[in-house]
Amino acid sequence: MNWQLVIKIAILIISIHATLSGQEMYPGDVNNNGIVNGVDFLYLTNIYDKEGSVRTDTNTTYNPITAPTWNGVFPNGVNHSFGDCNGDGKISNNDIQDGIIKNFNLQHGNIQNDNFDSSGIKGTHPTLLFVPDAANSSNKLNISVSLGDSNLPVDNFYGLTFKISFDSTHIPSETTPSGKPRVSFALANNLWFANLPTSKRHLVTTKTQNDKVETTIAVGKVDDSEEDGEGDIGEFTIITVDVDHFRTAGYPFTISDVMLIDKAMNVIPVHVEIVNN
Ligand SMILES: [Ca+2]
Ligand SMILES: [Ca+2]
Repeated sequence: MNWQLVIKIAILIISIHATLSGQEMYPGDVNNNGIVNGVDFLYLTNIYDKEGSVRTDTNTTYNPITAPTWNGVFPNGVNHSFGDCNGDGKISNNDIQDGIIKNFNLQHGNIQNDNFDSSGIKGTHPTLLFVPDAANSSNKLNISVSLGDSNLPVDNFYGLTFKISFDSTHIPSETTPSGKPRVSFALANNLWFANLPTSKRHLVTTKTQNDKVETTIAVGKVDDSEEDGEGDIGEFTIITVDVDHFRTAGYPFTISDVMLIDKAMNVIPVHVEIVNN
């Protein structure tokens, strides 16, 4: 028997099988780093409206599924078909809802860290600014969010994500006893980077992790142009158990998992600032 020929045929069969069977994906983990979070939204919106082969298995439960191979890969080498969370052959809002929001925070395998970057220097990098509204009464207060300012606008904006976390002393649950969300977020009207409703998408999702209520915001453009500018992103409405204590405690919330990207998915460092009124 010609063993060299046998080995060559075996290698050929294995490689054909690998090509036909595609890669293993978990619906929602668009960048395939082992966790579903706001970064997956940034990857998804980067190829919004793109079309490719439909998936045989269109289940969106967080289990391994064989993904077809689409024409195109993200900068980290992951195939664009990983953005098609529901497997219908198109990148759309349904993938944000049924993939990322549904499976948010779920994990698999060894997690590779996302390149969050809030190491920006004030005066050099754009500021992500949080301003709590001290004038509010009852147990409600607002926290406005803006990015960049007239001294230092943002260059080449394409998408942004960040997480705001509260401790259980002030925000003990995701909803009030009457069922209202304790943390909600409204996008600013006439967003400086995307005036048309069709030119942007956003995600707001609240989860309790390690006794903390955490809300992740992600917002991004879905057209092909970056935008330079600065201004409001939106506003949180917070229902705390004791607004006076919330104030005197110095507005106790933390900002983490910050990522600002351009269209090529380069990460732009951000300086985070919280104003204590
Ligand atoms: Ca991910
Ligand atoms: Ca889809």
